[in-house]
Amino acid sequence: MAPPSTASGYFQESYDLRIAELAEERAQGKTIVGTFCLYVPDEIIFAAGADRIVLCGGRADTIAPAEQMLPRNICPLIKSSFGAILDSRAGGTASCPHVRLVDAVVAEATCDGKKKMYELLPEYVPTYVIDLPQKPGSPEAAAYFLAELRKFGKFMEDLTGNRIRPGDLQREIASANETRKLLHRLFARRKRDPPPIRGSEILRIMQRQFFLSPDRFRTGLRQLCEELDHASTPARTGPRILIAGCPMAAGNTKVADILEQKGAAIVVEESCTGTRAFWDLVDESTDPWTALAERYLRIPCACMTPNDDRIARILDLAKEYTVDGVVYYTLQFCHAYNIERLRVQKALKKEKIPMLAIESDYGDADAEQIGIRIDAFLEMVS
Ligand code: BJ8
Repeated sequence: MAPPSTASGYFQESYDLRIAELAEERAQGKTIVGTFCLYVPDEIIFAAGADRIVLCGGRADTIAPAEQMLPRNICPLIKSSFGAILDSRAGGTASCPHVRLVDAVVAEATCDGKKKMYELLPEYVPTYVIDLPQKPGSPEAAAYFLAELRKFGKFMEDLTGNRIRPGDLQREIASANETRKLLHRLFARRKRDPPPIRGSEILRIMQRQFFLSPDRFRTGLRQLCEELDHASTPARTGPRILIAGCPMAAGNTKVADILEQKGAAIVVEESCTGTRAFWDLVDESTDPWTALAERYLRIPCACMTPNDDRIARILDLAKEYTVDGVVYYTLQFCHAYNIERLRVQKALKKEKIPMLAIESDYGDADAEQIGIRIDAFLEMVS
């Protein structure tokens, strides 16, 4: 079979091969863990000789099985993720193909809905929860998180039977930093006017980041950067938009797709499927455990309080990417991002940057209404 000639073909092929690759690794005795959040450092998992796959659900079809147990009024990402596990363990057909490949789940104490969902998981899959300080700026937070990461490292050692040596961790930190630098390179190209690539395409690539092996993901990124440097300039598109808010997990591209159908140019995302995933690097010149604790605590998630760094970052990105407006995206019933919206809105207003708030789920029932609101917003910022 001829190798794919485009980066998008390469990402697709890598994704298609990934399930077989993980099954093969497992057959060879490698441990595979599933994760749900950026606060779980991949570096520790890889340094223990395990592989990982992110299990955040973005699909609507796994919500129904979840709603048989969970309340309906919680965020769709939680329901979709839990539903995939339930369905998979029951041998159902709506299940995500990745769930049955994991030996354990590594969860994290972030929002209330996730924490309580994680308490149900051990019935279906071995589950380990990393605790997080809720006030990352407090003087005790870094030491506490460092202790949590060391405990997590011990858990991974016991799970895999491999020892994590400082050199293993340093190697994985360098590898993850290389990926982060490549993503910076890719996102820098989106500062051009017009941007050389659609935001929905970037979103699908960012979603794949959580499935592919780091090596294959980086190969795809390098190829894509090359392609963008040699591509002809696209015709001028509509207003430049920053999307800020909740992650759009694989399967969920609704709002990005509608924005582009309506003519917007999405140029950057402040989310866990955007800049939040890679913006800060890990310091390679110091003790690797401490460097990881410091870097991961800097992730500006709305589950943390106060979360001023997130507001500052949104303003910085809006200026750096010369945006005409911000679409603040919240998953339905995500209180953390929904309430934080008020502070973001105030800060943007002060800078005279228009903002549209959209709260949505994984269904299509509100697509038309979202389209009408986006039309009006784009007209206003044009
Ligand atoms: S670091 S955003 S991945 S916690 S959308 S489940 S917060 S109710 S996904 Fe998240 Fe880690 Fe933060 Fe990122 Fe809860 Fe909100 Fe649902 Fe969320």
